[in-house]
Amino acid sequence: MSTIKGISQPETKHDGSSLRIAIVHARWNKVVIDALLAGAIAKLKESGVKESNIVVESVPGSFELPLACSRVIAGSHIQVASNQTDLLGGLNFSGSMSPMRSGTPAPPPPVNQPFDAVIAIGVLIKGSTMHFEYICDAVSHSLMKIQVDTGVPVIFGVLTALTEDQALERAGIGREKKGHNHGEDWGLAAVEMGSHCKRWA
Ligand code: DLZ
Repeated sequence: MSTIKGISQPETKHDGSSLRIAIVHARWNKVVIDALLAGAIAKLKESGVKESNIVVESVPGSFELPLACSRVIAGSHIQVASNQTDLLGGLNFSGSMSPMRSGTPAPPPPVNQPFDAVIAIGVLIKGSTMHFEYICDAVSHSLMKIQVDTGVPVIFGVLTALTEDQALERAGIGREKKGHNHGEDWGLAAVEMGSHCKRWA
């Protein structure tokens, strides 16, 4: 049976070529995070966002996402332990507030340039305690508050999965059923909301 659920395409395709987008991701449940991150970046680039205007930061877990997003929006620097080499598609993710790089050394990062949108990516998988409920609740409310308070769109890229299989399917890497990569939707949502907010300024 077909389903009525899901997002519909916008009437116009949004052009991301003038946008600067930050992605802040947690490192818990890394296999799923990596797939979501790759999906989000692919759609940002497909929408015209320049590689040099995509900044990727990581934090330990989803609970850390709100503070990190808040600081990234404020233009503060977050120290990342070491440079991360991304294994997906040969992309290199750099450390503190640097644009994404692909192979060649990037020029010094632009400092304090505003972001048009931030994508917060985390994967919460329910365990046997109440941890999941507390973190889901705190993170979702805090991310909403940050976007409303700052006026900068914060895309809710946090999976709140009851099982590992649910998380894998929502990253398009399911075991039985491949599923759909929600990271792609978050990339498109960031471009759409970034464009809208420029118009609504
Ligand atoms: C502690 C914890 C647990 C149990 N589960 C997850 C999870 O499924 N996904 C996630 O992103 N983070 C988890 N964490 C870590 C917390 O988010 C946080 O990093 C720590 O409690 C330290 O503040």
